[in-house]
Amino acid sequence: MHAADRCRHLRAAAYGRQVGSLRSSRCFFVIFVHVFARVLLWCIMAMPCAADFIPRAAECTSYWSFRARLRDVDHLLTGEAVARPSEVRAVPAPSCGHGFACGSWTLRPSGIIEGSLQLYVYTVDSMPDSPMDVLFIAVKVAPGQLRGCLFDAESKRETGFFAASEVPWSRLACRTIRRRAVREYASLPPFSLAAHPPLRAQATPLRLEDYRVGAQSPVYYIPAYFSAAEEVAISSQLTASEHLWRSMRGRRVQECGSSLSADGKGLVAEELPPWLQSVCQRLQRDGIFPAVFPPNHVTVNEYTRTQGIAAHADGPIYAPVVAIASFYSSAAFYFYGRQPRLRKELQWDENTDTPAHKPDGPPVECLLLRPRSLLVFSGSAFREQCHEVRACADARETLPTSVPLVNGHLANAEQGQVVERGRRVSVTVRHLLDILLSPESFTFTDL
Ligand SMILES: O=C(O)CCC(=O)C(=O)O
Repeated sequence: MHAADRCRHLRAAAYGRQVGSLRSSRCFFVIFVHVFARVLLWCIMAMPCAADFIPRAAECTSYWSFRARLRDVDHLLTGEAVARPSEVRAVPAPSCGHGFACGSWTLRPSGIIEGSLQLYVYTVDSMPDSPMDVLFIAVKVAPGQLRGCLFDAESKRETGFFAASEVPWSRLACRTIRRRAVREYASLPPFSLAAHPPLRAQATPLRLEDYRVGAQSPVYYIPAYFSAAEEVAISSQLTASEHLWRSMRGRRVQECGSSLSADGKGLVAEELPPWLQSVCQRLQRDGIFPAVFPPNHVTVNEYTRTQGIAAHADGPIYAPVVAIASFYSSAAFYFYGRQPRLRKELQWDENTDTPAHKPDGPPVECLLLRPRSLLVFSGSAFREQCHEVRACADARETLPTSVPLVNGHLANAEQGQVVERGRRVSVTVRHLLDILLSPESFTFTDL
């Protein structure tokens, strides 16, 4: 090889090496910057939550996996919990049944975390009517690790113990749940037990027991729950939301609080319009809905003077209570006999546009629903009995003589009386089970 060629070759080789090393150092630099940025991002996102149990930012939400062992319960209870400053909400894993718990916590100067929870654990078949009130104390045993004991709120007896680990933000598997939790809980107003007293507390201004009617369990009829002025205001809200009505067989309907997800497989939560939010707030204030099952879904039905709704029960997607407000016209409301396992039925009857339940035998009780009244029912009346508002061809309804009229004293009515029917609007308020809202996010991993 000539000297010039050798020189060219060497220069080329040197240049090549230089280009190569330049390429690899640039690549190294890009990777370095990328990794550094990710670590920095991870630190920024994880630090306020993971470094300490006490969230530093007011809106900080931390996410936890827990295992609990309860006295008298054979299996280990596992699940997920979301903590915000002074508030905690927990959802047991589906393998432990469904349920929900929420409550509050505080940090004592001694470093002990103290709190209280209202706990429901249920299956579709068995729905507790009142929550289990538990107290807990916990200590941080390592960063992001808690150990604690549970106590029965009434007897103060220890009922179990638990361990909770914070799920770091960076764990891929938790992202969906995190996103859901952040979305769901960020939209809720700050929770305080004082604002939502437990069911058994006597702090509510309304004494529901005064309005209990009939022999079935438990049905309440509250006359004039809404004022005449409120009824007029609702009329203008309905006029403003004219475009939301959907025509169904025998009635028009507005569904508020959830809608079908884009893939059609589930439901996604939607904010209720302000007028319905204030109706729901009042129902919560009056202790009609337990704190852990806040009203989150409303069906507004509009009937002409001759229309009604076929006998049905509300299906297992709601729990554990329903409140029906009536406006503008009276109508008779029938309950049928108990049919255990009724709500397991998930079919839809296309002919009546109601869940496909068939009552077994004649009605057992009748109520006259006056305008501005509120009907509330739960327990077996909600789970095991069909209800109905009958269509009425001549818009004149005769209250039956063969079926007990259980609220005659509160509705100023008697058996055999003829009641004129006009256009009627009912506002049916329920709690749609959380588990149905974005079900894909309920992919729990046991610890
Ligand atoms: O209009 C009523 O009073 C009954 C409504 C009802 O049963 C329902 O919305 O499921």
